[in-house]
Amino acid sequence: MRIAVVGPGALGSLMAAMLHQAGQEVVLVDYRPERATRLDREGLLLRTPEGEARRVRVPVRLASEAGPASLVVVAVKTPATAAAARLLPELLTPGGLVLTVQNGLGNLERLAQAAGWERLLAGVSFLGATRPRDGEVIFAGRGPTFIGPAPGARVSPEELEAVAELFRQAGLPCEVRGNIETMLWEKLLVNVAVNPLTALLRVRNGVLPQLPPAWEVALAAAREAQAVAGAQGLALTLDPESRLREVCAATAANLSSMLQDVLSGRETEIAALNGEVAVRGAALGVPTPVNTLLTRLVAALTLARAHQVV
Ligand code: KPL
Repeated sequence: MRIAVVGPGALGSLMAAMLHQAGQEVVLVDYRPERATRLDREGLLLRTPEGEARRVRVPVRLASEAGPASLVVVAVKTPATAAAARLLPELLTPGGLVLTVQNGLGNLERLAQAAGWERLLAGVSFLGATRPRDGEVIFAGRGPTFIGPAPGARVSPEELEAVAELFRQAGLPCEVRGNIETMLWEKLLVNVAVNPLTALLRVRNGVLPQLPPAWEVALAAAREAQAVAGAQGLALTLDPESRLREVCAATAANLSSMLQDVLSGRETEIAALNGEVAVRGAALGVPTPVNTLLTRLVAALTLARAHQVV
């Protein structure tokens, strides 16, 4: 199976490097020509959880040069989903599968606009990956990735299992789940709490539970998201506080993806996380004052960069 991984960020680079090492025919798709040429020439520097550093020579191409693939893994940050969706017609073989492993809500809808729902898979990944600079990726944690059919997809159980097996053979734990929408929301609950607060306060995930005023805000954001999920018919049975404590402990040393974005001056995923909770809450009549405020504060943080005195 020829695989294209779109997005040379932390998760995309990690997946492409691991699949390539496992002998899969994989191409990493970048949108910046000069970076694609450099990464293709130099390879990716992969730092493993065992502390080794390896150069992995994954082909890196622009979408126009990547050639069609029967599996396209979308791993771009959410502000780039619409742009990635526009690449799908030229990247995908007829009948090929599209798998998103992105955070947040709204990605499936955007990808479906370009490629339809029939061959769309959703993924939720708990892999720990950090990209300190372009072309270098730290494999920080072997958490599982769950995949499942998007609503309305026509994908056989054998096809789903074959995709999961590709990841497993590459050393990336992967399981097929029928309730992928629930899993997306359960991850969202964590992201709306941990990501904006660690980004605003510039702390590692493990510090958040030690800061009571911030912790209360994080819990309130997660509970609002749970109420919105409930109002749209998705009863999430997890206890937000215990789940957040677990994730902050398991990823204590991580810089959240939003903090990494803020530190690198990149646009954040706040709109697809807390912003989506606020928008969906408003449509359903569920108040979301904490998510609304966090959305505005993180958006303001990005704008304030140009004016900061220190
Ligand atoms: O998904 C994450 C992120 O940073 O986006 C968590 C789970 C919070 C780990 O850092």
